[in-house]
Amino acid sequence: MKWILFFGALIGSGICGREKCFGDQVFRINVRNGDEISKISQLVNSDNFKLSFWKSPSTFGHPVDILVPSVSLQPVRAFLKSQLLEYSVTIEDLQIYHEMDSIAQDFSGLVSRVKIGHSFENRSMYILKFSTGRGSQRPAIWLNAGIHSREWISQATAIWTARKIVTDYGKDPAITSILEKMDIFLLPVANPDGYVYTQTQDRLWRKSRSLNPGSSCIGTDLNRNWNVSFAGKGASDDPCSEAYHGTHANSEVEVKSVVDFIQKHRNFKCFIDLHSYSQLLMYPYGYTFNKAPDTKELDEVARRAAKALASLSGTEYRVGPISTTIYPASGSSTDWAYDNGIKYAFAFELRDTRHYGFLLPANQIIPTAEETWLGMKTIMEHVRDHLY
Ligand code: INF
Ligand code: ZN
Repeated sequence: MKWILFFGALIGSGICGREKCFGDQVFRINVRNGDEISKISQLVNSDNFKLSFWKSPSTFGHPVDILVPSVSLQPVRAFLKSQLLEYSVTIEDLQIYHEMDSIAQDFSGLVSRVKIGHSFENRSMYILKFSTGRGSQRPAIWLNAGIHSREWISQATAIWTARKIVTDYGKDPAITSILEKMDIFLLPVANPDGYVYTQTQDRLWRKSRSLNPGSSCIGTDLNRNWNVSFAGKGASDDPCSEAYHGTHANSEVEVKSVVDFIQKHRNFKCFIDLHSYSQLLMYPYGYTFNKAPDTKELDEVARRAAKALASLSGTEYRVGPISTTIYPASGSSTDWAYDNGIKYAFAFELRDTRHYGFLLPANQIIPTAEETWLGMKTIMEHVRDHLY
C-alpha cells in the first residue's frame, strides 16, 4: 500500500506546474494475471487519484480501461511503469472530444460532427460543421487549430470557439448573419498524435508522429507539408529538424485529409490557422517576400481584426505578411489556402509574447479565446460582405 501514498504525493507537487493542465485521458491496461488485476483495483479504489473504471477488469487477456483525470496522469503513469504494466492512451484529451460530441448533440440542428480522416497512429480526425443552410456547397470558412501539438492554447481556443458559436447564434447579429450566408468548419486538433504525445511524453513536441524511413527521428512539421512552394525557403529536408517538410507534399495523412476535404467541397472563401505564441496576425505569403495580389485588402482586414481583438483586454498583435512578420516558411497551410483560391487566408499566433510561451497558464485560456473571437469575427464579417 505504501506505493499508493508515494505516487499520491506526486499530485501535491503540481504535476503540470502551478496551473491546471487540461486533458483527462483513458488508459488501456493489458492485465495478465490476478495479481495485476488486484493492483489495478487497489489503484482505482484508492481515493488518491480519483480514477474510475471505463471498462472493468474481467478476465486476463482483456484490457482494462481507466479514466485518469489530468492531475493524476503523471503519478498513474509512474505507478504503471513501476509495476511493469503495459498501457496505451485510448482516448486522448477526453475534454475536447467530449465537448465536440456534446456540442453536436446539444445543437444538432446547427452542428454536426464529421470524420474527415485519421492520423498516422490511426486516431480519428473530427471537424464540427456549423450550418443553417440546406445547400451542401454554401460559401465556407475553415478554422484550423493544433497543427503544432505543443501550442495548446490553439486547440483550447478552437473548442471554446465552437461553444461560443452555438451559444451566440440567434443572439449575436454578427455570427447569426455569418451563418445565414456561410458554413463554418472547425478542426480543433489537426495533429492528434502529436497532441497525445505532448500530454504523455514530451510537452514541447511540435510535429506529427510519423516514421521517417532511414532516420531515427520522428515526425514531419505539418505546417511545411502543404503543396505550395514545397521544400522551399524556411523548411528543412532533415527529418530531425523541427521544420522537416516530409518526403513530398501531402505526404502526411493529417494534411492530406484536410486538403481532400477542402478540394472536394470547392467553395471555401476563408481559412484561419491558429498557432501560438507571439501575438501576430499574418497573411500570405510565407514562401516568398513577394507581395500577395490581395495584400492591400488582407492587410486592412487584419489590422481591423487586431484592433477588435485588442479592444477587449488591450492585447497587442503585430500585423503583416508571414515572411517578414515572423520568418520565411514554405509549404504552410495558409499559403496553400491562398494559392488555391481561398482569398481570405490568415494565421494567428496567439498569446503570449514570450513570458510563458507554449506553457500559457490555464487561467489565460478564456481571456485569449474571447479576444481571438473578436478578431476572427471581424474577418468573417468582412468575408460575409465580400463574397466572391
Ligand atoms: N508558426 C510558424 C511556423 O513555423 C510560422 C508560420 C505560421 C508559418 C503560420 C506559416 C503560417 O509554422 C509557428 N507558430 O510555428 O507556432
Ligand atoms: Zn505553430
